Amino acid sequence: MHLKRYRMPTVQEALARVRAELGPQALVLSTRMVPRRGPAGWFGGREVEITAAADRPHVSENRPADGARPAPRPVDHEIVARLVAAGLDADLARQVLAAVPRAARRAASVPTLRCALAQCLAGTAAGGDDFAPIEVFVGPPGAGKTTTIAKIAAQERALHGRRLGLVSADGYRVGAVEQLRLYADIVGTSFRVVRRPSEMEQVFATPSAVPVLVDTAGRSAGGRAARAIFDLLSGRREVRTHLVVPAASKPADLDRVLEGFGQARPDRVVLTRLDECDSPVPLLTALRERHLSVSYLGTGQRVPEDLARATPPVLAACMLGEELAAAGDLA
Ligand SMILES: Nc1nc2c(ncn2[C@@H]2O[C@H](COP(=O)(O)OP(=O)(O)OP(=O)(O)O)[C@@H](O)[C@H]2O)c(=O)[nH]1
Ligand SMILES: [Mg+2]
Repeated sequence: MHLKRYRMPTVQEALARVRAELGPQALVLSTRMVPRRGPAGWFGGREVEITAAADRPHVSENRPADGARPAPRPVDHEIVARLVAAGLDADLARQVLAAVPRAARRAASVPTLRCALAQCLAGTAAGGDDFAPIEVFVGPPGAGKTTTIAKIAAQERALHGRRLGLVSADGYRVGAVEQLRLYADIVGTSFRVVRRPSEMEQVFATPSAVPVLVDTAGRSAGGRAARAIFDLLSGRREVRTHLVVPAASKPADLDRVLEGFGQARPDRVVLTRLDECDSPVPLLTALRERHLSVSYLGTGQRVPEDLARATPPVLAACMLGEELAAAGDLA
């Protein structure tokens, strides 16, 4: 078997090289984003690295050994190969192909594929939903819960002038309450601390005119009181619960986290640290298999810029490895 690694600025260029050198039957074994070589890499430049295999080095189709013109490579196969090279599983790649109009398949552009993929992700991308009266954020320690809440509150204020209420139910970690209080002060919104289930009951008893975002403790920091607050929140009609997980988590990590937070009954998933992740596709594939939908994507530490609502086009762009516009929602 002939094995070769290619580095190019885009997936398309890398695939074109693979096909030219190893032939149309070449198998793409892995695709990942890697730092570029040299100074461009030191300043954060990245490129695609594809590892591909073929039975033997390819004789170029332009110079066939027997002089016969080779059969044209089927366009459909090429589209599926491009999507699989971007990390999509073959099933989803075929669904995307089916969503591309036949007339647009020859030389299908990235926007065409993004649009078709977006149609297939309608059930996974929940970023277009309205707020529930109470939005709760749970997840492992350090996953990005408090930062995500701060970004949402600040974006809502900047875009719609609306001040969402903030509640900290994280009285366990030193400084946690102060962290959210500071963001509430900056955004100019109401802030409340809940340490006991009875105080959470008061939040329900005094309905707010605006949606309320509730921050919780990373689970390992939570004791009996934290579990009692989860019990109180879960299953209520006015509550929507988001599980916050880093995008680089492996599917096995996701299952552990889902088991650990089963009591909170999460309805949505927030993916954070996309900026630190080679590809979110494995985790997104695992979420699709588990019929979970994504609400937000955290793309960095900046508040409020580095957060995007996970709408179908945004999630599709993310799966195809396109740069998400910083603060796309703020534009
Ligand atoms: N690079 C990057 N860092 C992030 C992102 N979201 C959050 N962070 C950083 O991750 C660290 C932890 O974020 P927090 O929001 O405090 O995490 P948390 O889940 O509230 O943590 P606990 O309350 O301790 O459980 C902070 O330094 C954040 O700036 C992201 O999308 N990308
Ligand atoms: Mg926190």
